[in-house]
Amino acid sequence: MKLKALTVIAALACGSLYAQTVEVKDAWVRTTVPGQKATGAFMKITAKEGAKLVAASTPVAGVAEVHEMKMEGDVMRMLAVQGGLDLPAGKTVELKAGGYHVMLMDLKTALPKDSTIPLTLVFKDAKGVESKVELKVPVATVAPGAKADAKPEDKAAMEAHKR
Ligand SMILES: [Cu+2]
Repeated sequence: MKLKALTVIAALACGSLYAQTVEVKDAWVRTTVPGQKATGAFMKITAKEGAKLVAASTPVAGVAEVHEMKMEGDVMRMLAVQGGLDLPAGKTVELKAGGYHVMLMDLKTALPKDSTIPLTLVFKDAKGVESKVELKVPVATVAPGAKADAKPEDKAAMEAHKR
């Protein structure tokens, strides 16, 4: 995955989804070109009672993992988050370029701008009970709501659904 400058994510509540006590907002996945094998998905997650993001999956990628990017000296490294991404109660955790993200690898298709992909997130609460959130995530070159790309069509594409 190519590293780009941090994208400013505007706090537009143009797509929100409630599944039990976990809320996912402003989800998007970065466009790819044919032949590109990996990309990242980004979003804001709030678990009202605390939870962990333990898994992700999508039919467009062979592998989906929760990753963290860290600077080690001058080198940006990505690591799979072990044991799930901690979502403290009531605190919004932002998955964004340069930080946490859902890494989609072994892509089976190119992801053109303005398409959407299904993405399933699996959360585990403090009691160990798992819940799934199904999203339809818009494919974009920049975060939805970022000024450079704020078009009405992008907002329409933000619609998420609950199963
Ligand atoms: Cu990654």
